[in-house]
Amino acid sequence: ATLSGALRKVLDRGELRLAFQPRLALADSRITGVEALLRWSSDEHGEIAPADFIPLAEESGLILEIGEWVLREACLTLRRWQQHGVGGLTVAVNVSVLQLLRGDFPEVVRRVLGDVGLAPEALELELTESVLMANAEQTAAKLQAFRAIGVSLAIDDFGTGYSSLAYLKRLPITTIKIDKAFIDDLSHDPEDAAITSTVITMAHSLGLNVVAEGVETEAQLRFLSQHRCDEIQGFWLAQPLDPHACLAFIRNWT
Ligand code: G
Ligand code: G
Ligand code: MN
Ligand code: NA
Repeated sequence: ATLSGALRKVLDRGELRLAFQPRLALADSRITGVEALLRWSSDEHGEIAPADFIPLAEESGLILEIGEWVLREACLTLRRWQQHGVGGLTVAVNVSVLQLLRGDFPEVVRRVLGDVGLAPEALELELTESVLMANAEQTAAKLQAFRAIGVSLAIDDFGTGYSSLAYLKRLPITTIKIDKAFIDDLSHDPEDAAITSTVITMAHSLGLNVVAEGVETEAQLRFLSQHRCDEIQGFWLAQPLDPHACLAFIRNWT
């Protein structure tokens, strides 16, 4: 079958799983939470990257079902860790524009949290700038609904989208995730360094939490610490891990 044909059967076949990548707070060196990242091992096509199948899932509308599976699985995993004595963490879940535009998405999230028994404060939804720009009016109301129940909201891949800074004022965002593209050359490129330190300062003036993504080196870490970035995520800390390995990693972290 074609890739989109195989994708249609992915939930029935149980071919999806989640990887979890930890996030570290620089001020006190504590793990604050994890990002859930979708993985597909297809019987027919092998391991397929999300960048290759999420657009297909969006075209076919399957992303609604897949997205709800991701949300539930991510929340269940965090709940299980809590039951194993690992608490105080948040789980970040990537959300597609189609999920957000769906009328009852806040209701879906509320239901999943209730089913799983996870506090809304333990969930962060990651939205891209294009998601936020897609339908500004409707989006603002949706995001308010999430904040009203205590769910956090992050802008993912910050600085790479076609967008306006005005949404930072208009929308009830809690966290900015600086895209890896700016972090990569932080140590060599004065322009990336200037952008990164400016975004951190701006985020703090707006009362937002800042996460640097794709941190791979000690030098990047040093720069981000010096410029008071709140949290980092990236291979320097850990790759995306399967749930058991991630729980072990968090337990061993001191
Ligand atoms: O883990 P990886 O680097 O392959 O992820 C690539 C991209 O796929 C991420 O940047 C993210 O935007 C997207 N992605 C990963 N998991 C999910 C998911 O559960 N839902 C959505 N909509 N996108 C995801
Ligand atoms: O949702 P988002 O677009 O931010 O997805 C994050 C992606 O970046 C994931 O696919 C993850 O595997 C990848 N990633 C996370 N940390 C690093 C890193 O330090 N280096 C590289 N090359 N990729 C990373
Ligand atoms: Mn993300
Ligand atoms: Na990102």
